[in-house]
Amino acid sequence: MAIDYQSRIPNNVDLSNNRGLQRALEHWQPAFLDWWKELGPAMGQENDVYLRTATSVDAKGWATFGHVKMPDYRWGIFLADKKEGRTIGFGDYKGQPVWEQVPSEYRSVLRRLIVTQGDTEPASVEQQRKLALTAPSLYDMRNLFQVNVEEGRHLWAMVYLLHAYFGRDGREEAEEMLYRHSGDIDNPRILGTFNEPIDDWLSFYMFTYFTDRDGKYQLKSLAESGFDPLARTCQFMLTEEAHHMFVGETGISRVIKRTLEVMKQLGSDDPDALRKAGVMDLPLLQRYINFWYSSALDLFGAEISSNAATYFANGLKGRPDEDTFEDHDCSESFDQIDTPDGSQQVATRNAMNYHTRSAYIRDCGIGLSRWNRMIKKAGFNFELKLPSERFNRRVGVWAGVCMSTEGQPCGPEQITEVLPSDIDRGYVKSLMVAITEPGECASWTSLPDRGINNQPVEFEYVKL
Ligand code: BYC
Ligand code: FE
Ligand code: FE
Repeated sequence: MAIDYQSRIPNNVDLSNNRGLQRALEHWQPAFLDWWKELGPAMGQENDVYLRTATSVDAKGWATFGHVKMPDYRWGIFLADKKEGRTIGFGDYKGQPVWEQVPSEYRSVLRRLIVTQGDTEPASVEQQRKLALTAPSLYDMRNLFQVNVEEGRHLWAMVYLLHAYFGRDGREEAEEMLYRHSGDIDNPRILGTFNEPIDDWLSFYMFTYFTDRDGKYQLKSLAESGFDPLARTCQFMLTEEAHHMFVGETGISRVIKRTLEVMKQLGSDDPDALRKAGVMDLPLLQRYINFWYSSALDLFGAEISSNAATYFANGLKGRPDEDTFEDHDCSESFDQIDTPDGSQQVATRNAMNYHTRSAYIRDCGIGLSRWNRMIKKAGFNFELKLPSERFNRRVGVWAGVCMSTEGQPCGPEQITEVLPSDIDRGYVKSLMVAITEPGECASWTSLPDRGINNQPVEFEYVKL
């Protein structure tokens, strides 16, 4: 179905022929816009920003670029095209036709999955709210805004499902999404990481590298769902998600490139000397990796989870790239899971979070290899590493157990040492200054090799 841009809410779900749903969403829309104005980006709302907007869901139209004011961005509802004859790909209902409506027995479980997914999207916008005030370049400011408007759209994607398929309690959940706030003591966001402040750009790059990548793997798992509207929604969200991880990976690469330049100039890797020169030393980056990565691992839920087993058995949430597995039933196989009491045999269905997380961990390694090649090529002997899965966990079998980054028992002080200290955070913050001249950037990072959508790096990405 082509995207209808004439409606107040752009969509490819034939909203104009469903008046009740259209009215309900049009009722939610002003609350969303109020939320966006109040808790969305703290600057740039009145400026023209070079953003991409979907004009169709196919390869040609989903990334159409132009200068737009953020409050005028066309947040809409886009589902990937329907695959005729699609059947459920895993679990007890494998081979049966996918569901176009919510099966009543799975209503509350599905609603909870959709609410948990939806809650993270506005949470991230709130976390990143003040970053534009210290953007290291106009290019970065534009990327931040692109990520923010798309996370706003991802909220729309989940709110559409709640309104269209869950009746009154769905509408109530949609309202609650705008009442919970990141870091709010009384009314926090649902998942841990989404209550952590992101008030410097190093944290932003780490978040888009590690946390948005959790998003990728969760969306891939939900894109396998037997509830077809959820699967198609998540499939389209994934096309947008790739850019968020690109922002993280290239963001960290550009920081490392700058640090290596200064390390060469000074002929030193001494953190104090590098800090005097105004760049981020590599051990500092490692501590930020330790923090954001361990926090992201928690987002996969417990390694041994009866919730996960239920989702899988009932065809609600699969594994990322379910096609690539041989066994789609998994009711008779077992896995070995590493726990503080030794290796434990667990039914595969109960180990689904662990499997999804394993795919995620492999994916995280790709950027690190690239960064390590840069470091080696510059002639320095330093390797960035992902800490052990046991390190600094709040969720799962290793929660609250003191384990070093190497996965060995240790004291709490050895954990504090390898996480960003107040001094680290203070130093990173001290570097944050806004650079708003097109084609220039802050001295702690470097400009990218290429601009967005073949535009030059010095393009006026945000017209201030
Ligand atoms: N913090 O069996 P368990 C994204 C709860 S990111 C707090 O271990 P389960 C994005 C859990 O809810 C992707 N609580 O876990 C990225 C459960 O509570 P109930 C977001 C947590 O259920 C960047 C209890 O602990 N999408 O899109 O197998 C920017 C025990 O549960 C945490 C999704 O997560 C935590 N970290 O799996 C913008 C997909 N972890 O039910 C966006 C939807 C667990 O006992 N969610 N708990 O009250 C899910 O699939 C699952 O809920 C989880 C947890 C994978 C999160
Ligand atoms: Fe998202
Ligand atoms: Fe994202």
